[in-house]
Amino acid sequence: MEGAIKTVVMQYLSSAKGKESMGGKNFQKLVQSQLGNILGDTDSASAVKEMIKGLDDNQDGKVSFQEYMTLMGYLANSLSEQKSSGAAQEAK
Ligand SMILES: [Ca+2]
Repeated sequence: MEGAIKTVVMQYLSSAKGKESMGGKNFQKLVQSQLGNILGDTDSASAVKEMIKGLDDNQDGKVSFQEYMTLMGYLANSLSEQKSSGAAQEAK
């Protein structure tokens, strides 16, 4: 589990290139490369824009680490719901 948390943090930091928030393009690259299986529509710029809108608490058009954590929490939550309902296929 420590490794998983490290991965989540390191992926954000490298995608944000040392900045506090990442813009739409970097966010799309991140979700495309890292969450393409779990999230549909990561190839669609407009779908990713909508995703950012949903996460963007302070409405600066960028995804801060805190806002990215909202996405991680959401994904973890929906994964656990799928698992507990028995509908999920084994993650690869
Ligand atoms: Ca923001």
